[in-house]
Amino acid sequence: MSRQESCRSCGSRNLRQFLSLGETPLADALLPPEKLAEPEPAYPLEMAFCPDCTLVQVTENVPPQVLFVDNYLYFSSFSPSVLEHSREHALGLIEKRRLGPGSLVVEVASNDGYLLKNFAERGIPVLGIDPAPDQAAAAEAIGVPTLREFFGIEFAERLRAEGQRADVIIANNVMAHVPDLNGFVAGLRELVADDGVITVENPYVRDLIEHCEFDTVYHEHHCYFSCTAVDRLVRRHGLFLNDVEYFPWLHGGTLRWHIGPNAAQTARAQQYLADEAETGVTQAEYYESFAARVEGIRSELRRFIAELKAKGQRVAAYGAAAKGATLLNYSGLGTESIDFVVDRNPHKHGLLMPGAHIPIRPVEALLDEQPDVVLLLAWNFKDEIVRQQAEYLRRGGKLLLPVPEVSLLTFEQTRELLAAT
Ligand code: DWN
Repeated sequence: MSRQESCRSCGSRNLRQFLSLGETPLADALLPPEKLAEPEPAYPLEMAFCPDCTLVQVTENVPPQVLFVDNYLYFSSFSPSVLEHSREHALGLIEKRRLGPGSLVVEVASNDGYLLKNFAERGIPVLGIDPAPDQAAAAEAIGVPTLREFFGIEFAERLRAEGQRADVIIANNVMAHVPDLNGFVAGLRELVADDGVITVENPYVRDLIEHCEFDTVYHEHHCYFSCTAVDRLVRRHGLFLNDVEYFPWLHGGTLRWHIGPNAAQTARAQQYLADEAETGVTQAEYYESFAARVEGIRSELRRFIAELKAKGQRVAAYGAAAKGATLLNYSGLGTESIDFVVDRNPHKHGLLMPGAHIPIRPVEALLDEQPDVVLLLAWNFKDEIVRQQAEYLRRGGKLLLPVPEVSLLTFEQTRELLAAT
């Protein structure tokens, strides 16, 4: 671990800390039960704002090898909505960029091939880049060639020296994860063709603040981007923010930035930049009240669950998500309150949540045990999970949503959503 004293983007030493979530274990470091007796590393989890380039970032650096290689369990293919979103993105790029057998599409953090498979199936050459061995093996098993590497300027220079230039580079949920942000963006410039495009997706810092999504803060998320921060970052590397798309339903609010070597910028992108200046996203004051609001959610969630327990109700949780680890550890919720967590990813079954040490079980446990209330740790997939767990709800089960405010969701309240399916 090392402390980040200067801004990850512009190098400023004027970072202003505005939130501390205490010392917490790594959010994806799910624990095998046999390791319970061993010490569990925990590190400060704090957010800071850079007044010089507006980038929001955490103040600690965890070695990427620890975060993304040693037993990394996140597989992108466990969410049907993410798979459909990725497919639509791929088909849109194929049509708009007229991609074909002479093109090259590169994805950084390609995981299990969930996105690149949409190009490969249509005869378009692809190259995945992901250091996580199991995910890379899963990608290759479906015909997506994958280099087990961390992406950065050095690796991009090697690829270019081999004659590789990408017509499209896709980087979803990875630019926020890299400790060397400038090396990453310089690598994008090095590898993209002069008439190519780079699409970068990450959660939008404005949604994080306005919907109090503090649980999406964890050590692997080094940065939390606004359009202004992205615009200033990429310009430093001869790239330009060309366009912006918004997906409010994805991961609590996600932006897709279209970036390229040409300076064109759509009116939509200009509007995002203007709105951020007008609403104060680019100023330190915008973040000053966040900590108090986060404290408020923590207190209300603890009170709500204590009340359920006092009434003898059984509480479980859904989604062994990284955000779930932040929520549980910051809120001080463990096995005294929550009996088990369910998750569809079998790689997580039998393990324990980091810090909270709550056992992770298959989703079938909800019907087997019918707990009174399920804390929805993967709230970003609420609609998908409500549809999936309609029977649990029909039997009288309830979902407890932690953000943007603590609220209980009953079967009655989900009728409209379930009827729409
Ligand atoms: O950036 C990242 C975000 C995008 O995804 C990664 N660093 C890590 C990950 O964060 P997370 O673990 O908080 O993300 P998810 O995708 O919100 O986690 C959802 C969890 O819920 C996964 O373990 C899969 C599981 N799940 C499930 O059990 N049933 C997901 C869906 C959609 C379901 O129906």
